[in-house]
Amino acid sequence: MPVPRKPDQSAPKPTSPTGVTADSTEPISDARAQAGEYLTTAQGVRLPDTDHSLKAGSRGPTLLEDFHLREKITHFDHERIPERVVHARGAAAHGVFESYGTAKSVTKAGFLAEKGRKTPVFTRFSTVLGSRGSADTVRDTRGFAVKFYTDEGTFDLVGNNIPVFFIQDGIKFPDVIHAGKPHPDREIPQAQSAHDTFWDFVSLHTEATHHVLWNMSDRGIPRSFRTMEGFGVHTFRLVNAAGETSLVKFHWKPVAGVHSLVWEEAQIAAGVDPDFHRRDMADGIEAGAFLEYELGVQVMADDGTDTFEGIDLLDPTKIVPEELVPVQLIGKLTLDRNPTNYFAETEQVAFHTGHLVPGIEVTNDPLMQARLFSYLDTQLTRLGGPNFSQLPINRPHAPVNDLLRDGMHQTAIHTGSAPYLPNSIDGGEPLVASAEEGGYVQIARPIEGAVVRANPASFDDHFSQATLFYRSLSGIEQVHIIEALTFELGKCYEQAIKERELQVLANVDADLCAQVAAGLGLPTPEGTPVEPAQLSPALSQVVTTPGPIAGRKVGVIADAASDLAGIATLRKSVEKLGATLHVIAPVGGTLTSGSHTEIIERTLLTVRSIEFDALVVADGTTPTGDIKLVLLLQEAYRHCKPVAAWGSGAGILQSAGIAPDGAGVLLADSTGKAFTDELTTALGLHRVWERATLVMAPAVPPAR
Ligand code: HDE
Repeated sequence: MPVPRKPDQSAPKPTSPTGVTADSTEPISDARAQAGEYLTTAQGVRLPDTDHSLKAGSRGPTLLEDFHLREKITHFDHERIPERVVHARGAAAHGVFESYGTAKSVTKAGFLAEKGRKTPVFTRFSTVLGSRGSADTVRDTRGFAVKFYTDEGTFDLVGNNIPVFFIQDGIKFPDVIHAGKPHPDREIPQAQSAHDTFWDFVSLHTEATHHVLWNMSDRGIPRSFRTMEGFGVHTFRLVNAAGETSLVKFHWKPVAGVHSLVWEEAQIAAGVDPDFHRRDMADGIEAGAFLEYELGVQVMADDGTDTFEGIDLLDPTKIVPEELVPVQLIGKLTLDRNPTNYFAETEQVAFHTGHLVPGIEVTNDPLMQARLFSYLDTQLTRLGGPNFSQLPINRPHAPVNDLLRDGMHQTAIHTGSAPYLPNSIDGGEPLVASAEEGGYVQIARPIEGAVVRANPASFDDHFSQATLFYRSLSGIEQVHIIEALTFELGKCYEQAIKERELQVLANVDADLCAQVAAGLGLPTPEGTPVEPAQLSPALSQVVTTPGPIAGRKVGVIADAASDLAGIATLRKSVEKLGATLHVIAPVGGTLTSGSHTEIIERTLLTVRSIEFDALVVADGTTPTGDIKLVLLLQEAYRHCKPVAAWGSGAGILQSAGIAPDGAGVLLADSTGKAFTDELTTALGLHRVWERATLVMAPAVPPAR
């Protein structure tokens, strides 16, 4: 349950123009513009009443002279700013990044190079297509944007949870987004790719195929932000203190493992709890179950070819398999503090791929190059002018002396009379810095070539890595892709689009194509898939050894007759591992027995299975045959979650049609160690996939 909030509308502390210092993790929310005990106008005049407008008599018309009414309504009328054109739906958290120091050999960036250095961060997760009020659990790519407030300036790593992109050249971005967004005539459908214009575009623009497969895989419906990987996508160029360069790909590895929802859960959540992901993050942080990720790099030689073993490193539709270049871990991100104000922080944060610090540079990737323009430009509209970096959330923690002046929403009161260089009036200051003094001096990379609108020939390979991705997954993950493609194409109206996409799939994998075609009731076209030289098991997210369970939720079904002492033991065991336990009962209130009291957090009317990673029925619980309980248990079972019971609770499982010897059905006499160990192991494995073949198998047998 969320911690009750403290009322607080007052008492700001003064703040410096550049916010807090880099070594401090203190909130920068002291820029609150509110102080004093009394309600006032924006001019500080105390108000006697904010419930009634000023009228000519209690039944008379409202007077124009009511400055309080006009100020209140005018401000309200302008409370919204344009939402982001993409990634509008997002949620964020503050945290800290601690360097392992292992990246010192490849970069001089202090926040990565120095072991133990802690840097404050702000991380925003998002969906891409939906508008700000859309659901969290839609099938989509997720944004994973991290702002590092380093003492050498701000570095933004604006990545996604999928390592490749739909397009190779930024000039196609408006096209792919226009195709994915709702149809322009009726503005339908919201926040999803299951419609004609999306599939029209990607079936024609086949460089999207690899990313499409990732979106259709379980990666498109993450379980939570804490169980998502993150990727910088592009190849970056790192520079070390000796001026040597390397090419790298950034990876975020979630400590909690990589896990997803199943499609039915994602759909239920979109209706029952559209805030599913943001709630999970905010509640988790409040409960002390922080989100943790390790930052890693794949390092490739900067030998002038911008390729690695035939993989074009400038092509953002390609990965470098981890089996070829292992991910080396260089630091840890912990998200441990919720924003104080959604608008001021999560909505107004402005990420930019051009926010770089010495030691981190760009490459010629044509997608990356276009982004370097877009992110600054978009803030001018979204945040109303060029001074958005003065907003508290965007303020660098390094000292700023930029000679940028005036403009809309200027909040600084600059001093000095010579905002130009060179000057003599201000003693020639501020000074420019050499590389040795920390100046951002680009590595002198040679560039030459004819002016052309063209891609290198290697960019023409649109399918080989889509095949590599598909073939590297486990059978159940392949089934999910087949189901997702069949669903999405099944939602299209134009026959020609479905047929064209089947032709694309034929070039990825014959079996995949045949199964989707069977589901659509269409003929299977022939293709020419390229057999991968080597598979990449690292691409699969099915785990065979149990991972950590911090942040997971166990629901316990109980009532006044249940074994509360048993619940208390179970709670202790799961909480020790960072998970939480929540009691579900037929009606609200508290359960008491002897010295034990349990607060009922959900009733059978307010609960839905999607909230929990496992359900347990307590001994003693009265079997009522309530259909809501049957649905709750059956849903959890169908979604391949562990279901358990101790004592007489087993009978309730059985009456919901769950066989005691079913896979992932855990039964015991008490909540002793053996039972809790078994439960935490099952939770650590995330799902009981053995069950999937019984309840989720497609009409045609899976590929492998
Ligand atoms: Fe973005 N993208 N993008 N993008 N992007 C934006 O910037 C854009 C791309 C990503 O939480 C916008 O401030 C272009 C790749 C994230 O605030 C905008 C191109 C990747 C976020 C923009 C790309 C991303 C954005 C919208 C093709 C993964 C959310 C509002 C050249 C590596 C950041 C804003 C947040 C946001 C443009 C491609 C990730 C319009 C033109 C590739 C995570 O500037």
